[in-house]
Amino acid sequence: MRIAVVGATGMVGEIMLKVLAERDFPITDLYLVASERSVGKKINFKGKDYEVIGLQTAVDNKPDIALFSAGGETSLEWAPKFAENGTTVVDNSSAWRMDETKKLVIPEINASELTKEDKIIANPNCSTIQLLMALKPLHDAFKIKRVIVSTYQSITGTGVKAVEQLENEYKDEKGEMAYPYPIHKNALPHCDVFQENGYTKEEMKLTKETKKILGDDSVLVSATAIRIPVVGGHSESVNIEFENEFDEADVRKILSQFPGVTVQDNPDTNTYPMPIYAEGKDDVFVGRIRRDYSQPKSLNMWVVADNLRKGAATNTVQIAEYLIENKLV
Ligand code: A2P
Ligand code: 11C
Repeated sequence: MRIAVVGATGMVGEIMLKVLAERDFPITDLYLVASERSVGKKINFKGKDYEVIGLQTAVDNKPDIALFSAGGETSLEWAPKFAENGTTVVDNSSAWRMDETKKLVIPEINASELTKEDKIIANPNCSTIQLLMALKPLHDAFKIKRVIVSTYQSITGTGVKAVEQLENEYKDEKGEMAYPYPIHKNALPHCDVFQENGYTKEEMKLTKETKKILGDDSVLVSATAIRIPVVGGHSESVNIEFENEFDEADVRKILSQFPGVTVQDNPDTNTYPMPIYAEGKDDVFVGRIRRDYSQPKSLNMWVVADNLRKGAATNTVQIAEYLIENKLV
């Protein structure tokens, strides 16, 4: 396969290359793409140096698949140019997710919707992916009525500037601010931009993308997204109200049988998911599974995943693998 990685110098791009190498993705030609300021830079992949190229050069090379993680604006402008030239784009930005003509895919959940005609495929938001990996098997078993989710999100979701801000604050040094306030020793109830309805864009992504991926508009989601000074992954406190009665033991069994989910749940041994252990792993970890006694048919759980892996790079690469395995490219 002839593969382009657009945004190869970025935080997610770097993990994409790592994941492609780890999974021995079938690559014959690799095009590493970034902005004009990075053209000519060298990036090593599996022991070989590749020179970073610009977007137009990459389009002209007609790769089979382009994995995009270079921001929404780059995707809006360039994904169609790749697609018109015969390349299938798997896009990690928010640009195409809610476009009715584009599929929003988590392979374990809805990759079977993909066809050869899908030339731009959207990768969901990181906090949505880990939430849905835990919700989907439970929705199939007990039908979800309503979800209340509060997130505790890693600064890596914001990008390099945020990691630099935290590092500067550790050292008590001044530098560029990625957030409107210090993040060290702090928690910001503010991920992405505020919308007119009082919610942030991140909170609305959790609401809207969930309905689209489950293909069920009846599932209600109320979200609060918080940024905390953590790097390894996003955590989520999730409260679910089901349509049907459930058994806690069945919930554990159903979750542990779902591909890509690992249950870590034993209060006797202080076993529960945490970002320091999720970091660098592809699975979504679920723990603190317990009935919500405040109302019928309700459950609480804690969901953690590496936002740069399953939340971004790994999911994108898995979509590309599905396309190849099913001869859709
Ligand atoms: P560059 O390094 O040349 O700026 P991050 O989200 O970690 O900041 O990474 C963003 C990625 O998207 C980087 O690889 C960045 O390249 C790339 N990128 C940003 N803007 C553009 C653009 N206008 N054209 C192509 N690539 C871009
Ligand atoms: C965050 N979810 O952690 C974001 C990062 O829509 O793809 C990814 C933004 C997106 O802030």
